[in-house]
Amino acid sequence: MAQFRVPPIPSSEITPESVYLRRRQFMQAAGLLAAPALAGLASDVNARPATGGSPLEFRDAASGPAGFTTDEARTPRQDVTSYCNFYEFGSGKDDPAKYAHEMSVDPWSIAVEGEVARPGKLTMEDVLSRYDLEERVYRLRCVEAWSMVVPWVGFPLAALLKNFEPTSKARYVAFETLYRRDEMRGTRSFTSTIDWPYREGLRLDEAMHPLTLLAVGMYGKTMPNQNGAPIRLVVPWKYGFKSIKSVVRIRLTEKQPATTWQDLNAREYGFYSNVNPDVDHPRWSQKYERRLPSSLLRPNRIPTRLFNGYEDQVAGLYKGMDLKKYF
Ligand SMILES: Nc1nc2c(c(=O)[nH]1)N[C@H]1C(S)=C(S)[C@@H](COP(=O)(O)O)O[C@H]1N2
Ligand SMILES: [Mo]
Repeated sequence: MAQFRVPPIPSSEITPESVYLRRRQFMQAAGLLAAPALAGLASDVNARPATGGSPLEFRDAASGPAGFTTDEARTPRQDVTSYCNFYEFGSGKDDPAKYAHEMSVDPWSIAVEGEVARPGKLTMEDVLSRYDLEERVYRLRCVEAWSMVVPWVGFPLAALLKNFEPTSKARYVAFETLYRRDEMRGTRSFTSTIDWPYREGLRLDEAMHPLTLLAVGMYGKTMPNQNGAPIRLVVPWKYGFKSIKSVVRIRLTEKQPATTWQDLNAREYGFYSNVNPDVDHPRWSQKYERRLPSSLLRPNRIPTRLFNGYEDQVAGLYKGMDLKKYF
């Protein structure tokens, strides 16, 4: 797995200059290169996994390997930030844009635990100084049959998992979103049937796949709260609900973890939830999708593709599996 090697030299010496600068700019924009933050980083080495303080090697061009970035038209940022699913803030598409600012995202840390040799915590400062960021333009296909094209800024989840050294027992990865009732009005709603916190999960090989991102921004800026600030998962070949927002816990497990939508209705939402035009939702077809921006007059309806168009990259993960049974 040379691909995930931790190099002994600083990333500034192995990263293409333009990318390195972009990362510095991004960190600056996020307020992470301010003097107090730097001082904090310098004194906080014990909080990091013991695999060393240097960031992972930047592996390819800024857009990742071939086929990893689409040249389809990007959905306007305005649509992506105003038409959201984030049930912690309500079930309406415009609720997250209205109420997600009530969530405090600084300070933030992610606990990594379970079947790993080196459990621990990462602050956002750790995350941004350790991992080299790249832009990936991905399609995102919601199970409700709308879709969009988003330029994410992030890094492969695999890079983070490697640092914590999954044990030989680790077969799945479970994720949890922040749960703070006083900052999340959707979690206080009497009509919500979700058992908070919001939970998701992947098989370990899906989690290690180079398409699977932890995103800290989009459209070249830090992540808006309604889209899952300060850090969220992006799994582009699965229905959008797998791409869990505002992650605070990552747990490696031996057994398949419980997930929010499967818990709510296992007949309608499977653990895998790979985008598949041939497996309809019990209440609607999955053959087509509305590509945002979409309106009654211009629905912008397009055919849905197997694995959301990432078949070349991910079909190998499911060889021999019945995709209708494991939907
Ligand atoms: N914690 C949390 N994560 C979540 C959700 C949610 O309600 N809570 N909604 C999911 C769904 S259904 C979709 S389609 C995507 C939407 O991401 P976006 O709003 O950034 O487009 O987030 C997913 N992640
Ligand atoms: Mo969704």
